[in-house]
Amino acid sequence: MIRQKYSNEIGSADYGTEVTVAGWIEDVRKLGSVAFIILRDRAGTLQVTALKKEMPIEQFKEFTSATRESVVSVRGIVQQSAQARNGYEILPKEVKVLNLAAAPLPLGVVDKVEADMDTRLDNRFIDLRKPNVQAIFKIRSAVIQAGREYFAQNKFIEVHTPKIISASSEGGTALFKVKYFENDAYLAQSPQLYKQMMMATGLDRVFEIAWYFRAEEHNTRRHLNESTAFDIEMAFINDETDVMNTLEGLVHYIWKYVAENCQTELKTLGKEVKVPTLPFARVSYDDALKLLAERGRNIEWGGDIGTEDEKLLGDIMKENGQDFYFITRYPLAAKPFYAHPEGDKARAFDLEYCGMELSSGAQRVHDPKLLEERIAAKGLNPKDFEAYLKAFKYGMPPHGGFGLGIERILMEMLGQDNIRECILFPRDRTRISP
Ligand code: AMO
Repeated sequence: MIRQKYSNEIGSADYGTEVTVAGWIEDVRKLGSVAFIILRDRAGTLQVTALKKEMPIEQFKEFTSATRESVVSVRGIVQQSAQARNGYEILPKEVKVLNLAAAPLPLGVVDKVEADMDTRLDNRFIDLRKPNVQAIFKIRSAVIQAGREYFAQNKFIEVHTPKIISASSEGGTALFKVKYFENDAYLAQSPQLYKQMMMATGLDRVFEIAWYFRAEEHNTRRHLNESTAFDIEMAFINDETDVMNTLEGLVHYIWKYVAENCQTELKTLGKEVKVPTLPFARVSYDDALKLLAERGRNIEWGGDIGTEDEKLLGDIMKENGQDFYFITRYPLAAKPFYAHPEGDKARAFDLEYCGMELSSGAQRVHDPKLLEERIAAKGLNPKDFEAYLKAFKYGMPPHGGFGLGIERILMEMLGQDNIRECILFPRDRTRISP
């Protein structure tokens, strides 16, 4: 291999021994016959101290004149050094410049002045070389790892449902249409209909790390046109509280996992993760309206709790020490056709964090007749849902589930202002490249 060890894997046990390291040249400081090169790899940086007399002259020249961000591999002796950042330096015996970087760079990696978002996203591959940007994606990987662990412990089976679909699941307005041979098809807004159909199979508990495609035209700091989520569906539930218990357990597991396993990345970001206590508060929609009315915000029953009011409710809950809370039992009209009715309300909930929606879920309608009625009541045509409805006619248990946005988790957990920070290549109203 071109690399034997990462910068953080080298320690006092290696002093005096030979090691091969590799990475990007962050900085070169030349002082005549000696040069100090800062090499960066995934784990951090290390100092290479190149002495002209200790290595072939051609290599010394090539190495010390290489442009910033060029990729190199260095074989050399590890030596203790009080001056070097991590207590050691590498004295090279052999250096290979594997690829020279063009200059000037479109985006600096160690610049003090932060580039604007568009420049960063246009050059995302370099942006991602910054330790603080990389830390978000290392934590993202840990979040997904934690989710998978939690689901396995709770007997969920991972599934993958189609992303090219024939009918909407989350309302007709926000679909991307695609040409499917001689027909029209759509990109899936969520796995909703398929994960429900899984409940008719006897698999009982399924999860998917799902892609959502939503043609929402607004350009906000918390919406993407392509996003990811933990999506689950579980059968043989009593009502939506069984689903809420599973959701809060998952959130707790993820926060705890990150607090325990991502200290290095959290330090890089200057963030702390506070593990929440269970259970999370549960506020009915009706009570949420009362709490808001007490602060002078009057929402008519049935109305949407808009972004501003959602934020205010978040502040009120925080005053009571509740960062996480459920809003439960929404008006039926405010929830999709698949949410189970309870009078004029739905057995549906949202999970909020400080005024930001992280998840929504519900017990679903499992009676095929009622489901058809609910589809029609939403002004949709049951004929468009034939394949879905069929799964309800031959033995469908009571069931429910949720979708929990992965970028929203990261955004709130890591205090990021813009959701674009939490996905590698964001898709928004104006961006489809890179
Ligand atoms: P919903 O539409 O509320 O529910 O989505 C679930 C969660 O996914 C995240 N999310 C988004 N994140 C970023 N950009 C977007 N445009 C976006 N849209 C959604 C949010 C949200 O809470 N089928 C239901 C879930 C269910 O009932 O199982 C659904 O899709 O965090």
